[in-house]
Amino acid sequence: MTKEWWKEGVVYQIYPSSFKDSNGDGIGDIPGITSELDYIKSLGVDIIWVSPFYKSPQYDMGYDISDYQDVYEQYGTVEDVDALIQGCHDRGMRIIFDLVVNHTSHLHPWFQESASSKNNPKHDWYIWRPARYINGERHPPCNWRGFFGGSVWEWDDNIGEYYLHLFAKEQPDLNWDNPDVRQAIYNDAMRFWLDKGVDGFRIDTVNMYSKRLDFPDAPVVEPDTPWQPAYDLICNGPRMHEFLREMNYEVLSKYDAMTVGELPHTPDPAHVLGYISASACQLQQVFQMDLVFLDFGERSKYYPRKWALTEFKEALEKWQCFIEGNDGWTTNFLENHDTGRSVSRYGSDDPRFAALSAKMLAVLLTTLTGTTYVYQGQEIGMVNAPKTWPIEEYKDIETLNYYNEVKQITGGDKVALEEVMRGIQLTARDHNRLPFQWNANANAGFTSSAKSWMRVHDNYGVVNATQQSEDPSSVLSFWKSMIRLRKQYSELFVHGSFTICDFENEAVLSYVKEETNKRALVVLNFTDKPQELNLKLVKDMTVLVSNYSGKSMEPVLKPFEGRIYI
Ligand code: ISL
Ligand code: CA
Repeated sequence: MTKEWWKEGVVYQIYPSSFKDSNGDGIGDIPGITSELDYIKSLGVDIIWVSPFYKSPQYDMGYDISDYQDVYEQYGTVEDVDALIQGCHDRGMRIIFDLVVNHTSHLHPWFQESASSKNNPKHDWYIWRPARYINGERHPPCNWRGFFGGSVWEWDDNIGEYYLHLFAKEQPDLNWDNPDVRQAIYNDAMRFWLDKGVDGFRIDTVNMYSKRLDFPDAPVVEPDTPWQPAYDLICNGPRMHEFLREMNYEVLSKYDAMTVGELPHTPDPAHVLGYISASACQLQQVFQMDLVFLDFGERSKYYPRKWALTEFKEALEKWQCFIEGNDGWTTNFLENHDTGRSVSRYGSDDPRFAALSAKMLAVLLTTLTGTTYVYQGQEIGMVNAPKTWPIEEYKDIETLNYYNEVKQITGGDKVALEEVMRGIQLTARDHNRLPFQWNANANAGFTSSAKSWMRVHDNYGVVNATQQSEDPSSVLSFWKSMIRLRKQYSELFVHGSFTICDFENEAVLSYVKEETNKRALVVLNFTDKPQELNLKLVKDMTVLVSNYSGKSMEPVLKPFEGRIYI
C-alpha cells in the first residue's frame, strides 16, 4: 500500500454560500472562507474542498457554471480565490475545487452558441436530438426522468430539436464525444486552476459523461408520470473509462493532483475498482453512496425507509473491504452538501442525545480505513432544520421541484403534502445548506446582515463554534482530539484492516482495526438505550477513548456511547 498525502489527509468540505459572509449581504463568500482558515486548521484538517464558486446564475447553487474562469460576483473575484489558495498553502493545507463538467449553465457562451444555429461550429458541443412523433404528437427522444424531475429533454423552438439535461433544464449536458469539448474542458475548467496552484478536484457526477447515444426508453416503474428513472442507462456509459484515462493522462498526471469522483448508482465493487485502482490511471478516490442513500425509499428519497443497523454494517463492510489486496483506495463520509445532517439521520437530534451521537459518529469516521471527509458544521454537531419550519424555508431546486410535483399530481392534497414534508424534513439537501453557526450573536455570527440567504437554525445559541472552542467536553473539542488520534495511529486507523464483529447485533456496531503491531476494537451504540457489551470481544483490551467522560470499562454501553479499546 503506497502512502500519499491524499490518503492520510482529513478533508473538510466548504459550501461557500453558507460558511461565512464577509461583507454583510447575507451570502457567504470567498473572503469569508479565507478569514476562517485558522479555525479550519485548528481542527487538524489537511485538505479543504470548496463547492463551486464559479460564475453562475445559481439555478443549482453554482453547479450550473456560466464561466469556468470567473467567480460568482456575490462570492468575490479570481484574486480572492488566489488569496484563498495562498492562505491554505501558507498554513500547510491543500485545497481542492469542485469540477462540474457533465453540464454547464444554459448561459455559458458555449451553449449560447450551440443553441444559436445548427450551422454554428459549437452546435455539436451539446446533445441535440429530433423529436419522436407519436400519432402526430411531438415527444422527447426517450422517457428518462431527470434528477430534478420531469423529462431530461427540453424542446428548443429555434433549433427545432430537443437538448439533453440530466439535471435542470438550465444545466444542458456537454457532448463529451466531441474531442473539442474535452480539450476546452481540460483547458478552461482544469489547467486554468491547476496552474494557479489548486491541489486537485472533487469531480461532480463523474460517471455520467459518456452517454448511451441510442437513448433507449427506461422500463416504466412509475405509471403516474411519463418520466421514468433511468439511472442504469444514464450512468457508466460505454466510453466512460476512456474519457477518464484521457483526462488523467493529458491533465491530472502532469500535476500532483488529488481526485475524488462522485460515483452514484454503481453498486458493484469490481466496477468501482475499474475507476480507482491505481493501475487503471483514472481517479484516486470516489464517493460511493450506499451509506448516504441508506434511508432513501423505493419510490424516492422523500419517502424514506426504516433501515436496520445490519444494513448499515453490510454497506460499511462492503466499501471498507473492497480495496483489500488491490491497489485501490476508499473514502469515508456521512455528509455532504446533498445530504441531511448525520446526527438527524444516523444518531438522534433529540437535545438529550444530539451531542453524544455526533461524537459517536466522529469515533466512527475517524477510525475507518480510507480518506475521511468532514462537512462544515458536522464538527460542531449541527442538526437538520427544525420540523416546525414550513416549505417556504427550503430553497433547493430538487426539494422544491419534488414538492411541487406532488402538489400538482395530488391537486394539493393536504395529507399527501404532509407525508412528503416528513420526508423532506429528513433527507432534503437544504439541511446541510443552513448557515454555519459561528457564535451566539444574531444570525449565529454568520452574517452582519439582518437576513441571511437561508434561515439560521433556531439552535445556534447552544450549538456554535465559539462556545464549543472554549469547552473541552464539546463536540468540536472531541472531533479535534479524534483527528489527532487518527494521525497518531494512522497505520491502524487510516490503513489498517477492517473486520465487523457480532454482525447480527441490531443495536451495537463493533469492528476490529488491525495492523502488524496493533489491534483496536471500536464499539458504537447506535441506540438511545443502554446496551450490553459483548465481553468476549474486549477481553485483554483497555479503553483508549470514550465519548462519555472518563474511560469506563463498564459492561454496559450508555445511549450512543462509543468506545475504542486497544
Ligand atoms: O443529491 C442527490 C440525491 O439527493 C443526487 O442524486 C445528486 O443529484 C447526484 O449525486 C449528483 O450530484 C451532483 O451534481 C448535481 C448537483 O446538484 C449536486 O449538488 C452535486 O453534488 C448537478 O451538478
Ligand atoms: Ca457576502
